[in-house]
Amino acid sequence: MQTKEYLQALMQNIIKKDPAEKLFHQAASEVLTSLEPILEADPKYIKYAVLDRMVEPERVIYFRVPWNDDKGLTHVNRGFRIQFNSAIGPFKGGIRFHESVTLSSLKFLAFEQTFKNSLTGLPLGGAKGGSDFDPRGKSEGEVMRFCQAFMDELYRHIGERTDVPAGDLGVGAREIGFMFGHYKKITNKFVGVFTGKGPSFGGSLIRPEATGYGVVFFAEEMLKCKSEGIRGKTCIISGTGNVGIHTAEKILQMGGKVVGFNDYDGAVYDKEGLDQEKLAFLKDLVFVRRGSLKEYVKKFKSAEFHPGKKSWFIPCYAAFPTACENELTLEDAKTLVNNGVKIVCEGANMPCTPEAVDLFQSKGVLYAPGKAANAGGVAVSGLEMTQNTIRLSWSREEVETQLKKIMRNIHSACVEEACLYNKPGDYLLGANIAGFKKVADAMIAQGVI
Ligand code: 2IT
Repeated sequence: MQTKEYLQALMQNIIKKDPAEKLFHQAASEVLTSLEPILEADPKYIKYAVLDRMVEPERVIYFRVPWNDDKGLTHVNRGFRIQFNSAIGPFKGGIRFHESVTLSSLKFLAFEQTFKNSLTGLPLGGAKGGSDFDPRGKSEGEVMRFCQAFMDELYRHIGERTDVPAGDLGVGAREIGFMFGHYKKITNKFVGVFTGKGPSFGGSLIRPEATGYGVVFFAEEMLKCKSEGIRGKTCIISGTGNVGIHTAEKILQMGGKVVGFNDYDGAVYDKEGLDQEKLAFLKDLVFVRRGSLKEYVKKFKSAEFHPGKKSWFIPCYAAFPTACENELTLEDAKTLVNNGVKIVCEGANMPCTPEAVDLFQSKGVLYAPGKAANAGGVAVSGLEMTQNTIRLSWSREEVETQLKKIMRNIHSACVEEACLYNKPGDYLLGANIAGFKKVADAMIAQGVI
């Protein structure tokens, strides 16, 4: 069978088996399309049915999570863990608590995670988990009881050599602390079964900053290829979570100018740009007070608030989507291109729709997919696992130096594969092929399992 037909049949089969899993179809289709040249070049991947196996999770765990609110009323949420691929290391990936969580969204995230983790060069398999529980608006006690109920089931499926979860949307240091504490209590073991822990109980320094910092290091590498850099460039960010804020922080440190960002309520356009004082205010607003960006414009008169908007209308050189999947549509991409955007670097997972990506690539905008650009988070998770194993903690400088090196290596791997297959500058193709190769070769070497 010709490669193209093989890929089409595989994609049709995926859709036929789970017709409702649109997000998973989107992620799978993007990867399958990119892999055509490598399948063509090396027949072993089709011969050993590597892709047929890769699109099927090794294991899916689906469970009930009952918990009591502060009034004593009982609620029920769904819990999931998708253990997608353990060919190159223990399952690894975040836990997401958000009302949008479904089996399909977690399957797409776990599938992406497999390629991302492979790109880091560390021995990490791919997984993702979560619940349709939303911590926003819940009391601390409610969040804690939910995390404990979630762990009452998940604990039996994870372990420091089996599956190591971390944070994602709705799961930060607080939730990880509660889940780690409960795991320790149930199993009577103090082991590195989570990453993103607090620094006093085995967490790595720089882990909270790692995804955002890594995104900016990656963008800098891309710009270097064009003899450019972040310094002096106008940047916009969507999302003011952990990734967005630390992306802003690193842009500032590297001399760039952040003029726009947004949260659920709307967008801030601050022509004068962020400075250290404004960033400190933003961090306190988001991380401590969990407040709205409306407060930012009350405090800083240089800024305008655009209710209900995302940042994409703001003219910029570099755009960093760091919120959630499909947050940047074709219409947004057109606006960005018309306003002269030169680089789009994804801090979130699959934030640009396929049509938006096509437009960027056809207009010569440098585009980096999340699985390459945002891999810094899981990379430092990998470094946290190493520190836990050797029972040592590395300094901030040590971890940041290693992070920078990993991001550079990912960038080079993408560039090399893209060149090898005659698509120079196609980071999507480069990332998919580089991520695929290592996992696929490991699967072949390990036999039919
Ligand atoms: O999307 C991601 O890479 C994460 N949520 C981080 C995963 C991890 O294990 O640190």
